[in-house]
Amino acid sequence: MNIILLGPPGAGKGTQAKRLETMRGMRQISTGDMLRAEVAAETPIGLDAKAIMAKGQFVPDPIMVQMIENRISQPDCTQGFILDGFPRTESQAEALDVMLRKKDMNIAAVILLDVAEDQLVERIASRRDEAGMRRPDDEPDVVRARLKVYRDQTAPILPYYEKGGRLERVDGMKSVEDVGLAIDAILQRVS
Ligand code: B4P
Repeated sequence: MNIILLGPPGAGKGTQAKRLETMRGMRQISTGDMLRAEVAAETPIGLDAKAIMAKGQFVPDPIMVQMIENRISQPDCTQGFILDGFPRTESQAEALDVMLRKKDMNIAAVILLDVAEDQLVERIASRRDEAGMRRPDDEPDVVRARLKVYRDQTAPILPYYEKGGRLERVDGMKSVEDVGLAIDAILQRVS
């Protein structure tokens, strides 16, 4: 089973995708993690992405679409995948549908994690990696820019999935465990 996790920055997409990977063996495909790996390896994509991400903006659609097309074609994705951070624009959502049709794949559910903006800001302010470091794009002024980009470019794709009857809303303000249980219930219903 393949699913999409949608939601603003800090909504808990990565947290829940990791839980699903551990509990169900589905593969987490985090475009944020993939881009951070490109940045760390100083690849041509990473060198371009670094400045874009530091401003809280989106990496161009063609790069992201190609990255996802390559990733979902890997053998480990046949056991099911979770798109975490993709699609983020209308153009990405449309390209994803075309790509999935071509590959005879489908998406069982599009799950939106709903979290109030003040809660997002609070969560991101306290987020640190394993080494205790804050991500450059988690600085407060960049977080404000990312929330605006979400409102302007990602929120408009919600009606696209709502119209197709594929959008499932989950209250992302609950505990990590309760959000996970709500997602489990959806997956049980659609499987
Ligand atoms: P991402 O890496 O996807 O960043 P994110 O949206 O901030 O994180 P997420 O929602 O996964 O939150 P998390 O679980 O960590 O993107 C980074 C950047 O990459 C983008 O800004 C963009 O520049 C670029 N990019 C990525 N994809 C792209 C695309 N498709 N197109 C163009 N550009 C792209 O949770 C946040 C915090 O909350 C954690 O500290 C966690 O512990 C806590 N938390 C989680 N759930 C909780 C809960 N239920 N209760 C309390 N706390 C909780």
